[in-house]
Amino acid sequence: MGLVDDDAAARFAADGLVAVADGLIDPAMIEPLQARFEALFAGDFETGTPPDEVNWQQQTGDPSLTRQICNAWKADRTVASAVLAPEVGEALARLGGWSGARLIQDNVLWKPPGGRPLGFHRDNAYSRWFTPVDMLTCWIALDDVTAESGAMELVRGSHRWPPSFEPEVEFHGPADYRCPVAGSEDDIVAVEVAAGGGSFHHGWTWHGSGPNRTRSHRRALVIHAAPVEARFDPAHLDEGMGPVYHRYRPPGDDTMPDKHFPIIWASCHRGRHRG
Ligand SMILES: O=C(O)CCC(=O)C(=O)O
Repeated sequence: MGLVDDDAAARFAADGLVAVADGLIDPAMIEPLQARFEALFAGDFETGTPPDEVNWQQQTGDPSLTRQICNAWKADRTVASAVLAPEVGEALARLGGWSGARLIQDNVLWKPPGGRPLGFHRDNAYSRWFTPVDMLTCWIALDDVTAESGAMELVRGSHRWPPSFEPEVEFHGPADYRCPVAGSEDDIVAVEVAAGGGSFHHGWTWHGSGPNRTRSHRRALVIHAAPVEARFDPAHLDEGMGPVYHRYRPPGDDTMPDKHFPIIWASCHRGRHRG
């Protein structure tokens, strides 16, 4: 059955999101990951390869912001083993109706006590640099999360709203984090789960999170994946996150190199961790 059963898959199709109470990660991994979060934000890149995006570091970061690093798997073996877990890849592929799941980007997120919100946005709005624009996300809590500690919030059914490639929203610490979805507050679902639980969401689902009003940390590991067949889209390389990632495009070739965008799981057993 894997991480998502038929009922969860049906809810995902209807709502563009599904919360999962637990089991998204081996419980024995949670403490080591928390320790590696600390190291990564202190600039300790274990493999010698830096992450693709480092948006916060201990020496220079605004302490009121949610700390963020993207593609930390390249820098850290513990993060890599969690992000490349085939069980998550299989669940993403199943929810997306894909034959396999390719990692586009991980996100290491740490909202400390007093940490400011993350503005509502849609992941696909940043994803026009590859085709098809079809991304799904697994969000894994590494601490027990409540609405008060700044749980992830998603707008039920918003994956069916018309697509738009204008990600002109403020991601880090906006004054009104729900502004882009004003009027839809009744449809907001907060992912309140224990560490090890989390959610899956569709690339067009609007989501964000409020401030951390508690004394507890709120850390999460996020896996953004696309169908295994995804390729660079030369017509839109400069859009969304394209300027960060198109440097990995082989000259004259739109193939996404497995080295930079690894296959997490594939039905034909091409996955990195499958025999
Ligand atoms: O953790 C959050 O509040 C937001 C995470 C997010 O944007 C995502 O998982 O796509």
